[in-house]
Amino acid sequence: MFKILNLITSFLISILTLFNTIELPQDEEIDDNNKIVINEVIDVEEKGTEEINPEEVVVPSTSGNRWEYPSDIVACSRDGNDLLVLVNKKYQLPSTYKPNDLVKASNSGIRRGENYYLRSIIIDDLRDLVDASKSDDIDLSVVSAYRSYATQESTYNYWISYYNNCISCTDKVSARAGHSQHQLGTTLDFSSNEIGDSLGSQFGNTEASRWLVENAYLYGFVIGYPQGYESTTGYSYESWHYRYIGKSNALEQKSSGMILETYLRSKN
Ligand code: DAL
Ligand code: ZN
Repeated sequence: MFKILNLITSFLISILTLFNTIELPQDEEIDDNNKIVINEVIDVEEKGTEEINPEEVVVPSTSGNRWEYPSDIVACSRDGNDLLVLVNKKYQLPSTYKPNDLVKASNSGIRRGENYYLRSIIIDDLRDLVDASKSDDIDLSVVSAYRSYATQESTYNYWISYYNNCISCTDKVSARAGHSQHQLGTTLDFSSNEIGDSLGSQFGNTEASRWLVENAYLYGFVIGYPQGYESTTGYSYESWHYRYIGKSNALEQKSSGMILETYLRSKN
Protein backbone atom coordinates (compact mmCIF):
# COMPACT_ATOMS: atom_id res chain seq x y z
CA MET A 1 0.00 0.00 0.00
CA PHE A 2 2.84 2.36 0.99
CA LYS A 3 4.69 1.51 -2.23
CA ILE A 4 1.64 2.33 -4.35
CA LEU A 5 1.18 5.67 -2.54
CA ASN A 6 4.90 6.50 -3.13
CA LEU A 7 4.59 5.67 -6.81
CA ILE A 8 1.51 7.90 -7.20
CA THR A 9 3.29 10.78 -5.37
CA SER A 10 6.43 10.59 -7.56
CA PHE A 11 4.25 10.46 -10.67
CA LEU A 12 2.39 13.63 -9.58
CA ILE A 13 5.68 15.43 -8.73
CA SER A 14 7.18 14.67 -12.16
CA ILE A 15 4.02 15.96 -13.91
CA LEU A 16 4.22 19.22 -11.89
CA THR A 17 7.94 19.64 -12.64
CA LEU A 18 7.26 19.18 -16.34
CA PHE A 19 4.64 21.96 -16.29
CA ASN A 20 6.98 24.33 -14.49
CA THR A 21 9.69 23.97 -17.08
CA ILE A 22 7.52 24.61 -20.13
CA GLU A 23 8.81 27.77 -21.81
CA LEU A 24 6.68 30.03 -23.94
CA PRO A 25 7.87 31.22 -27.32
CA GLN A 26 9.48 34.68 -27.06
CA ASP A 27 6.58 36.67 -28.45
CA GLU A 28 4.10 35.17 -26.02
CA GLU A 29 3.64 35.88 -22.35
CA ILE A 30 1.18 35.04 -19.62
CA ASP A 31 -0.85 37.94 -18.28
CA ASP A 32 -2.35 38.35 -14.77
CA ASN A 33 -5.32 36.18 -15.65
CA ASN A 34 -3.05 33.36 -16.78
CA LYS A 35 -4.06 34.03 -20.35
CA ILE A 36 -1.43 33.70 -23.07
CA VAL A 37 -1.22 36.91 -25.08
CA ILE A 38 0.65 37.41 -28.33
CA ASN A 39 2.56 40.67 -28.65
CA GLU A 40 2.00 42.44 -31.91
CA VAL A 41 5.19 44.07 -33.08
CA ILE A 42 4.17 47.15 -35.05
CA ASP A 43 7.51 48.04 -36.54
CA VAL A 44 10.92 46.56 -35.99
CA GLU A 45 13.86 48.68 -36.96
CA GLU A 46 17.55 48.38 -36.44
CA LYS A 47 17.12 50.55 -33.33
CA GLY A 48 13.92 51.06 -31.42
CA THR A 49 10.91 48.80 -31.58
CA GLU A 50 7.42 49.81 -30.74
CA GLU A 51 5.30 47.03 -29.36
CA ILE A 52 1.61 47.62 -29.04
CA ASN A 53 -0.49 44.81 -27.72
CA PRO A 54 -4.09 45.87 -28.30
CA GLU A 55 -5.36 43.42 -25.69
CA GLU A 56 -3.28 45.10 -23.00
CA VAL A 57 -3.48 48.77 -23.90
CA VAL A 58 -6.17 50.57 -21.94
CA VAL A 59 -7.07 53.16 -24.51
CA PRO A 60 -6.71 56.77 -23.33
CA SER A 61 -9.81 58.94 -23.37
CA THR A 62 -10.40 60.94 -26.55
CA SER A 63 -13.08 63.15 -25.00
CA GLY A 64 -12.56 66.78 -24.04
CA ASN A 65 -10.73 69.70 -25.62
CA ARG A 66 -7.22 69.52 -27.03
CA TRP A 67 -5.57 71.96 -29.34
CA GLU A 68 -5.30 70.82 -32.93
CA TYR A 69 -2.36 70.94 -35.36
CA PRO A 70 -2.12 74.56 -36.59
CA SER A 71 -1.76 75.45 -40.28
CA ASP A 72 1.60 77.12 -39.54
CA ILE A 73 3.71 74.17 -38.38
CA VAL A 74 7.34 75.25 -37.92
CA ALA A 75 10.71 73.63 -37.27
CA CYS A 76 11.77 73.27 -33.62
CA SER A 77 13.65 76.36 -32.49
CA ARG A 78 16.29 74.35 -30.62
CA ASP A 79 18.29 71.41 -31.92
CA GLY A 80 16.94 67.89 -31.33
CA ASN A 81 19.91 67.13 -29.07
CA ASP A 82 19.00 70.02 -26.77
CA LEU A 83 17.31 68.74 -23.59
CA LEU A 84 14.96 71.75 -23.64
CA VAL A 85 13.78 71.56 -27.24
CA LEU A 86 10.01 72.13 -27.51
CA VAL A 87 8.36 69.43 -29.62
CA ASN A 88 4.60 69.65 -29.89
CA LYS A 89 1.81 69.99 -32.48
CA LYS A 90 3.31 73.27 -33.75
CA TYR A 91 7.05 72.58 -33.48
CA GLN A 92 8.30 69.68 -35.57
CA LEU A 93 11.59 67.78 -35.59
CA PRO A 94 13.26 67.10 -38.96
CA SER A 95 12.36 63.64 -40.31
CA THR A 96 16.10 62.97 -40.41
CA TYR A 97 16.69 63.80 -36.75
CA LYS A 98 18.03 60.80 -34.85
CA PRO A 99 20.20 61.06 -31.71
CA ASN A 100 23.65 59.63 -32.37
CA ASP A 101 24.23 58.29 -28.84
CA LEU A 102 21.43 55.73 -28.50
CA VAL A 103 22.14 52.80 -26.19
CA LYS A 104 20.01 50.03 -24.77
CA ALA A 105 17.82 51.23 -21.90
CA SER A 106 18.93 48.10 -20.01
CA ASN A 107 22.24 49.88 -19.29
CA SER A 108 20.31 51.66 -16.54
CA GLY A 109 19.13 48.40 -14.98
CA ILE A 110 15.47 49.05 -15.80
CA ARG A 111 13.44 45.92 -16.46
CA ARG A 112 12.59 45.17 -20.13
CA GLY A 113 15.26 47.72 -21.08
CA GLU A 114 16.91 45.31 -23.53
CA ASN A 115 14.00 45.96 -25.93
CA TYR A 116 14.37 49.75 -26.10
CA TYR A 117 16.88 52.52 -26.79
CA LEU A 118 17.57 55.83 -25.03
CA ARG A 119 20.27 58.50 -25.27
CA SER A 120 23.37 57.56 -23.30
CA ILE A 121 23.38 60.92 -21.47
CA ILE A 122 20.25 59.97 -19.52
CA ILE A 123 21.33 56.48 -18.44
CA ASP A 124 23.12 57.40 -15.19
CA ASP A 125 20.18 59.41 -13.87
CA LEU A 126 17.73 56.71 -14.98
CA ARG A 127 19.85 54.15 -13.10
CA ASP A 128 19.69 56.29 -9.95
CA LEU A 129 15.91 56.61 -10.36
CA VAL A 130 15.48 52.85 -10.80
CA ASP A 131 17.73 52.09 -7.80
CA ALA A 132 15.82 54.54 -5.60
CA SER A 133 12.48 53.10 -6.70
CA LYS A 134 13.70 49.57 -5.93
CA SER A 135 14.65 50.58 -2.40
CA ASP A 136 11.05 51.76 -1.99
CA ASP A 137 9.79 48.37 -3.28
CA ILE A 138 8.70 49.77 -6.63
CA ASP A 139 9.33 47.52 -9.64
CA LEU A 140 9.44 49.76 -12.73
CA SER A 141 9.75 48.59 -16.32
CA VAL A 142 10.08 50.40 -19.65
CA VAL A 143 7.46 49.72 -22.33
CA SER A 144 8.47 52.27 -24.99
CA ALA A 145 11.40 54.66 -25.46
CA TYR A 146 13.17 56.01 -28.58
CA ARG A 147 11.02 55.93 -31.70
CA SER A 148 12.36 56.93 -35.09
CA TYR A 149 10.33 59.15 -37.42
CA ALA A 150 9.32 56.00 -39.35
CA THR A 151 8.28 54.12 -36.20
CA GLN A 152 6.18 57.07 -35.11
CA GLU A 153 4.50 57.04 -38.53
CA SER A 154 3.55 53.37 -38.02
CA THR A 155 2.42 54.03 -34.45
CA TYR A 156 0.22 56.96 -35.53
CA ASN A 157 -1.24 54.90 -38.39
CA TYR A 158 -1.98 52.08 -35.97
CA TRP A 159 -4.16 54.46 -33.91
CA ILE A 160 -5.79 55.93 -37.05
CA SER A 161 -6.96 52.46 -37.99
CA TYR A 162 -7.90 51.69 -34.36
CA TYR A 163 -10.18 54.76 -34.34
CA ASN A 164 -11.69 53.94 -37.76
CA ASN A 165 -9.89 56.80 -39.52
CA CYS A 166 -10.98 59.39 -36.95
CA ILE A 167 -8.05 61.85 -37.17
CA SER A 168 -9.20 64.14 -34.35
CA CYS A 169 -9.51 61.09 -32.01
CA THR A 170 -6.00 59.93 -32.94
CA ASP A 171 -4.48 63.40 -32.55
CA LYS A 172 -5.54 63.40 -28.87
CA VAL A 173 -3.51 60.29 -28.01
CA SER A 174 -0.72 59.89 -30.56
CA ALA A 175 1.69 62.39 -32.12
CA ARG A 176 2.20 62.62 -35.86
CA ALA A 177 5.71 61.76 -37.08
CA GLY A 178 8.15 64.57 -36.26
CA HIS A 179 5.92 65.79 -33.43
CA SER A 180 6.68 63.08 -30.87
CA GLN A 181 8.96 63.54 -27.86
CA HIS A 182 9.84 59.86 -28.35
CA GLN A 183 11.99 60.81 -31.39
CA LEU A 184 14.32 62.66 -28.98
CA GLY A 185 15.57 59.48 -27.29
CA THR A 186 15.02 61.17 -23.92
CA THR A 187 11.42 60.04 -23.44
CA LEU A 188 10.15 56.78 -22.11
CA ASP A 189 6.90 55.11 -21.16
CA PHE A 190 6.98 53.41 -17.76
CA SER A 191 5.03 50.42 -16.50
CA SER A 192 5.38 48.14 -13.49
CA ASN A 193 4.86 44.60 -12.25
CA GLU A 194 1.58 45.76 -10.63
CA ILE A 195 -0.10 45.83 -14.06
CA GLY A 196 1.93 43.06 -15.73
CA ASP A 197 4.14 45.60 -17.58
CA SER A 198 1.22 46.71 -19.72
CA LEU A 199 1.09 50.13 -21.39
CA GLY A 200 -1.76 52.52 -20.74
CA SER A 201 -4.01 54.42 -18.39
CA GLN A 202 -4.14 51.61 -15.82
CA PHE A 203 -0.63 52.78 -14.85
CA GLY A 204 -2.16 55.87 -13.20
CA ASN A 205 -3.55 53.71 -10.36
CA THR A 206 -0.26 52.04 -9.45
CA GLU A 207 2.14 52.69 -6.58
CA ALA A 208 4.83 53.04 -9.26
CA SER A 209 2.99 55.98 -10.82
CA ARG A 210 2.50 57.62 -7.41
CA TRP A 211 6.20 57.16 -6.72
CA LEU A 212 7.19 58.78 -10.03
CA VAL A 213 4.87 61.76 -9.43
CA GLU A 214 6.68 62.36 -6.11
CA ASN A 215 10.25 61.53 -7.10
CA ALA A 216 10.96 61.49 -10.85
CA TYR A 217 11.98 65.18 -11.03
CA LEU A 218 14.82 64.50 -8.54
CA TYR A 219 16.45 62.46 -11.32
CA GLY A 220 15.58 64.87 -14.15
CA PHE A 221 12.40 63.18 -15.41
CA VAL A 222 9.14 65.07 -15.89
CA ILE A 223 5.64 63.92 -16.85
CA GLY A 224 4.84 65.09 -20.38
CA TYR A 225 1.04 65.12 -20.43
CA PRO A 226 -0.35 65.63 -16.93
CA GLN A 227 -3.98 65.24 -15.89
CA GLY A 228 -6.13 68.37 -16.15
CA TYR A 229 -3.85 70.12 -18.67
CA GLU A 230 -5.10 68.45 -21.85
CA SER A 231 -6.09 71.76 -23.46
CA THR A 232 -2.52 73.05 -22.92
CA THR A 233 -0.53 69.96 -23.92
CA GLY A 234 -2.84 68.95 -26.76
CA TYR A 235 -2.96 65.35 -25.53
CA SER A 236 -4.93 63.13 -23.15
CA TYR A 237 -3.44 62.49 -19.73
CA GLU A 238 -0.56 59.99 -19.99
CA SER A 239 0.49 58.86 -16.51
CA TRP A 240 3.22 56.66 -18.04
CA HIS A 241 5.01 59.14 -20.36
CA TYR A 242 8.10 60.89 -18.90
CA ARG A 243 10.72 63.05 -20.58
CA TYR A 244 14.23 63.70 -19.27
CA ILE A 245 15.24 67.38 -19.16
CA GLY A 246 18.13 67.11 -16.66
CA LYS A 247 18.09 67.45 -12.90
CA SER A 248 18.53 71.22 -12.59
CA ASN A 249 15.93 71.97 -15.28
CA ALA A 250 13.46 69.53 -13.69
CA LEU A 251 13.95 71.22 -10.33
CA GLU A 252 13.43 74.64 -11.91
CA GLN A 253 10.31 73.43 -13.74
CA LYS A 254 8.86 71.87 -10.57
CA SER A 255 9.54 75.02 -8.49
CA SER A 256 8.03 77.25 -11.17
CA GLY A 257 4.68 75.48 -10.88
CA MET A 258 4.55 75.24 -14.69
CA ILE A 259 3.84 71.98 -16.46
CA LEU A 260 6.51 70.73 -18.90
CA GLU A 261 4.74 72.18 -21.97
CA THR A 262 4.50 75.70 -20.50
CA TYR A 263 8.03 75.52 -19.07
CA LEU A 264 9.46 74.56 -22.48
CA ARG A 265 7.45 77.27 -24.24
CA SER A 266 9.12 79.77 -21.91
CA LYS A 267 12.54 78.47 -23.04
CA ASN A 268 11.93 78.21 -26.79
N1 DAL B 1 1.55 59.47 -27.08
C1 DAL B 1 2.41 60.60 -27.30
C2 DAL B 1 1.62 61.86 -27.42
C3 DAL B 1 3.27 60.38 -28.52
O1 DAL B 1 2.76 59.75 -29.46
O2 DAL B 1 4.38 60.87 -28.57
ZN1 ZN C 1 5.07 58.01 -24.47
